[in-house]
Amino acid sequence: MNHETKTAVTVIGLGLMGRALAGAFLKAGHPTTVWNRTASKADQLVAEGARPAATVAEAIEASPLTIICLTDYQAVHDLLDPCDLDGAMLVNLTSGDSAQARQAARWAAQRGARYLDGAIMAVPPAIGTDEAVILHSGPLADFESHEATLAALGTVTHLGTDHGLASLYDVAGLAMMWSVLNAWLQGTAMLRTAGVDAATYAPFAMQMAVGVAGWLPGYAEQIDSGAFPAEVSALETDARAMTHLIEESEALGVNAELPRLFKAMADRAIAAGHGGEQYPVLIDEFSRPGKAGTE
Ligand code: FVH
Repeated sequence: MNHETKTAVTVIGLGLMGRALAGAFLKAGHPTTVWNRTASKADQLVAEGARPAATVAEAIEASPLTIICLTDYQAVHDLLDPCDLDGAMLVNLTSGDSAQARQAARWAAQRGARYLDGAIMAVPPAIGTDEAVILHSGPLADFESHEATLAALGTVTHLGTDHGLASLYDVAGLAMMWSVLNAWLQGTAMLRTAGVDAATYAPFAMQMAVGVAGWLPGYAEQIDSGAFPAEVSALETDARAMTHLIEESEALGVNAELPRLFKAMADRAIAAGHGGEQYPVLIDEFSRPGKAGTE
């Protein structure tokens, strides 16, 4: 492959993820400059053809596109605050929250750098495959200018011009992931009391998760329209089933904190007059600060 026909790219931060990112660029034929605080982490990549930069400033200078992947935003500022970023194009794939992303965008603009914020929804071994979903937010023109290069990392998406969006989607995805896992653990704990092992319950749980996921587009329409007619079930019916879940958990001696939390939220919505409406009416409960702990 002729490396010189592909856009040169710099990767700053060669932890587990940064090394996977740099490796994917190299594999796709991009001339790749790398820099890491602990220089030895670049050794394998250099052996594979990466160019080591002596300083972070030299690394940024080396390519029209710089990918940053450090522990957190504080590390990004600690490292790059002293650098001249004028004219640089930065794509920050460091995990953080939306406020940090928006603040970093302002910081980059003040320094004359173009900036996209990103979130990696994948583990290092998936990088370079279609399975690696990588979200970006910030100016569309900047994303489009570098989309072909970024695509070496996986399935890349531009979410919008608000720099906070990639981080918001990232944490929303985490909410989904932990909610599904916690629900599965709740059921697994209950079934284990009857001698059903986790592997036996897992396929049933998967079927439930996939089935419930299929409800999301219709429920989303209700949320977006602000009308929650009970087409399949009313919230008060769900709340009664939640009582069964709580009572069963307590009787079995397994943890009932999570079911009690579901029920407390449903009860508040019912008390506010929404018992006859459908489940997504609970969006109001999720859209304001909650009460600490379960009630
Ligand atoms: N690994 C994963 O599966 C996840 C998947 C989802 C997204 N994350 C995020 O990616 C960021 C980096 O994660 P990582 O797994 O590469 O993390 P580490 O292996 O711990 O590497 C951290 C790198 O950051 C460098 N670093 C930290 N502080 C500084 C600093 N003040 N100045 C310069 N560099 C700094 C560190 O350097 P060194 O310790 O090797 O010298 C590593 O290069 C992260 O946001 C995940 O949430 C990964």
